[in-house]
Amino acid sequence: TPRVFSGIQPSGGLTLGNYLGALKRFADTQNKGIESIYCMVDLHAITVWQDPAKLAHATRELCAGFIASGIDPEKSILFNQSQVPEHAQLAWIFNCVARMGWMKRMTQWKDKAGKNQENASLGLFAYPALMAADILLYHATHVPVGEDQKQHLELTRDIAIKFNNDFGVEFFPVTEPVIEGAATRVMSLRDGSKKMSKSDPSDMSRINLTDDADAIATKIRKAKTDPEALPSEVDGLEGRPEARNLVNIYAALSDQTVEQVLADVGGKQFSEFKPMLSELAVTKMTPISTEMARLMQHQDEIDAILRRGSERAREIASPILAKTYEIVGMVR
Ligand code: AQP
Repeated sequence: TPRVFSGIQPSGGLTLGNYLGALKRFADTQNKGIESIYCMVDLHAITVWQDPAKLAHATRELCAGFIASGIDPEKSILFNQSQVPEHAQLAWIFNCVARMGWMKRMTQWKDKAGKNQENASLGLFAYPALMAADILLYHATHVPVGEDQKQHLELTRDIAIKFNNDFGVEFFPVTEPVIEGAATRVMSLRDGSKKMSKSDPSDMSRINLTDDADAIATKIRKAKTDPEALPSEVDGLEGRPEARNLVNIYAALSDQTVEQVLADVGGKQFSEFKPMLSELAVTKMTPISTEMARLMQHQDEIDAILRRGSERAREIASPILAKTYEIVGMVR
């Protein structure tokens, strides 16, 4: 039976990239009746320094973002990683399975550590082993993520395969990444070659889940474009990253394919298309920001949801960790 796991870091505000690449798809998965486990990965967030008060706020806001995006904490399991200690415990085992060379090849490590690798945290380097633990602790079969996580998921598969080989077992499943839809890589509104990111210094580069209608409209109006009209076929987006990005966003928000969108808007100028996109984005996004703001007035309820989610997650995780320890030879 399929079981879905995915996580998001509480490392700042949520963006339209997180919504289209992750949250919206999580809600779709849940609504297909597939067992789903969603985690606020606070242990991942601290691989770069986080202000403690901001981390706590971001964790609660992320939980509110999940719920406002349609994830029902009764149907799906919603929890924060640190409260299920089995994640850190299994990650240690995987630190001993994964090889230094594998980790050094990770592009996220290279990007985030930058030129000063000597000064990056050990946790940032080991990040993908913790991510493998997050997934394999639940024997998850499918992991919906954005394009940027593809390499980490391949590493998760390598860790599962090596563990199984090293110990002569068929214990951990080889997990499938699910990277699909029109918005697996939402780009910056200012630069079509950069991922839309919560850590971009320019707020104009992204739509935040907390933005109001005016902010959304302004950002789309000012989004970088080229002077050509929109093409009627996908091929016509070649070499036009900004145009492609806005069309992808439109397609994902309206649950259409890019082909369907272009059949409608092909030939239009951006002066006509941008207001259409803006109206669609405001219609789809403002109910989410309103609901997030409402939920954030009830922090004790959010905390209770996370606590209950952690208990449910532990019920699945703890026997899998116990079995892992037994395979490895840890005396009980
Ligand atoms: N731009 C994006 N397009 C599509 N999917 C995206 N995701 C993130 N950005 C985009 C997906 O959201 C999930 C959670 O991501 P994360 O917690 O690893 O953090 P992040 O949002 O990816 O972090 P940022 O914004 O990039 O911050 P920094 O700059 O600090 O690293 C994942 O499924 C991810 O694919």
